[in-house]
Amino acid sequence: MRRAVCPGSYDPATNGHLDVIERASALFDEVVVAVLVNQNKKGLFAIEERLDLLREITSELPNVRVDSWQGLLVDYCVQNDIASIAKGVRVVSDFDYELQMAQMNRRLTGVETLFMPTSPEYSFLSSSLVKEVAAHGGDVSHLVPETVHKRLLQKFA
Ligand code: COD
Repeated sequence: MRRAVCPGSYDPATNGHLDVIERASALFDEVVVAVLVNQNKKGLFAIEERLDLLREITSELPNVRVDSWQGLLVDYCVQNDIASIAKGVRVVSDFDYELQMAQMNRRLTGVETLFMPTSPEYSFLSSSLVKEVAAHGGDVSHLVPETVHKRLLQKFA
């Protein structure tokens, strides 16, 4: 079975994330969307909240499941027999960091990383910017799935 993981912080998931997950699900037999910890980011949503939101927005994709992991991504891949990491890249600055992680992950266990260029309409979109705009009362309804939008409104009410 061809299996891939789409790892991320997903704090919270955006339409850009969902686009990458949908495209990966068309390429692999099974896709695991895994919430991991990025040490450089301070979280807004609890891990359980992120998982709930991801489960909801991927419920129409039969070969996608959602999971979380504390620790190295490569260890998750080994334990779950996953040979590929599927990631979206937006801009050149994304690529610098992503390339380093891909090379490190390959060196550690041989797991390959496949990059998908972002759909142009999502190239500016990040969870961080969505949170910043929403925190100041800006309209992000067209940037995130409806269920995520509702949860953001509750957070910043
Ligand atoms: N369009 C396309 N792709 C997008 C978009 C968009 N609009 N927004 C985000 N993405 C992509 C990102 O480029 C990324 O590939 C993925 O979606 C997830 O994005 P985020 O922002 O939710 O998650 P990150 O970048 O914070 O996730 C980093 C990880 C948590 C995956 C990383 O830190 C990690 O693997 N941590 C575990 C510990 C580990 O193994 N560390 C060693 C790494 S070598």
